[in-house]
Amino acid sequence: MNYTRFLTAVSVARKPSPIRILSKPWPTSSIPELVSWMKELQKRLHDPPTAGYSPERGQMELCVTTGSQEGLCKVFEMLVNPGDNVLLDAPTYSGTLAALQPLGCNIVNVPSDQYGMIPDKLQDILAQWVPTDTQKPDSTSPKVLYTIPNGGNPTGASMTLERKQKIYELARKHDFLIIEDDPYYFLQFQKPWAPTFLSLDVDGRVIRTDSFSKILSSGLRIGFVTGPKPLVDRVVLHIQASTMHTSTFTQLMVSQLLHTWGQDGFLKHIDGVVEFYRGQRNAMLSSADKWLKDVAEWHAPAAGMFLWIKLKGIKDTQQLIMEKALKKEVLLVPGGVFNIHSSEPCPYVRAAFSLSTPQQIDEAFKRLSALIKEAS
Ligand code: 09M
Repeated sequence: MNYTRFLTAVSVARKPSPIRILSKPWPTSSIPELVSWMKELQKRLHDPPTAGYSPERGQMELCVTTGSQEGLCKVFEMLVNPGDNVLLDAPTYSGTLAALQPLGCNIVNVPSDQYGMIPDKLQDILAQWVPTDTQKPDSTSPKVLYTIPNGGNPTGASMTLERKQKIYELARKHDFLIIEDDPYYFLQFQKPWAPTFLSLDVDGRVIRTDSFSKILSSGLRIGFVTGPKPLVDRVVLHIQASTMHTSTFTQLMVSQLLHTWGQDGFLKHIDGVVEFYRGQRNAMLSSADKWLKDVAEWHAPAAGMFLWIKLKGIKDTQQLIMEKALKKEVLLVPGGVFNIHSSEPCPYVRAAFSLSTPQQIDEAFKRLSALIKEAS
């Protein structure tokens, strides 16, 4: 892979800190024992084909980030120039839009359903950049595709393996990178966990972001970027110019915990977390069935912490949620904030089944049901 072709002008201009070069390997950016533990975990979970590659060919590399949000932000800074076309399936995580939109790129929305991005639709969209016999390759063709493959935020959608395979083939054909933002990977309700884009990555074109926010603590601010070494090394350069590195104290704490647990202990902990979220999801689904059947529609999420609810007879949920529901102490997010154009009307709301008790969820949906009936 020619990684240089993907880099922004900003990224090319980022140079290693002279002080860091002098003091190599201390201080390095991520603490080595945490990196090696996480690399072993990634190998066990994803068996990435790139693990055995040479560095230049895109050998699997990993760095610690201050939450996956920092990882994403740096990856975008590295790859997205003003005017670039970026592929993603909206509605999507508002933090992604916050990081991406100010870069001045053109977001190309790929249609999706409850199984994630639809490969045939992606193929149709990409057709506009396929050069004819007489044309040179089109320099405006997208270089980057971003997706949340499990328990999507806000939709709760999880992508099937078949779709991942088709999208990966399209990435090869059209030579773009895939950013796999997967903070809900560990919150899948069924086993075996779905194979990831990283596990399909024979070329070294996948950059994966993982997070400990949903499985250890969001306040710790620990995430990971895993991908081809030439790109992950560059993410480290971007970090060196801002936060320098994630707090060593936090890294050490997490590293000690992981080493004490071992891989099996860590996965056992995850089993407990999944049990909790499965219970929460089931409670929310049964309350939705009880109160919202006639006034709303939804799909049961296979992972994550979100239920994406379409309210019947309501064109836009903004006012209903921000004014009336809040007054009734029902905290939901109006769907519009997850759209590329947030001012467009949106009949959806995002309900999180992370913090509230089943009793609170039940009471909230009872109140929501009354509000919908009043408004429609
Ligand atoms: N809401 C997230 N999402 C969120 C949210 C959040 C406070 C966070 C996707 O913690 P990190 O940096 O590892 O996670 C960032 C991140 C990246 N990618 C798809 C995410 O959903 C976290 C924090 C209050 C509300 C929040 O609503 O959705």
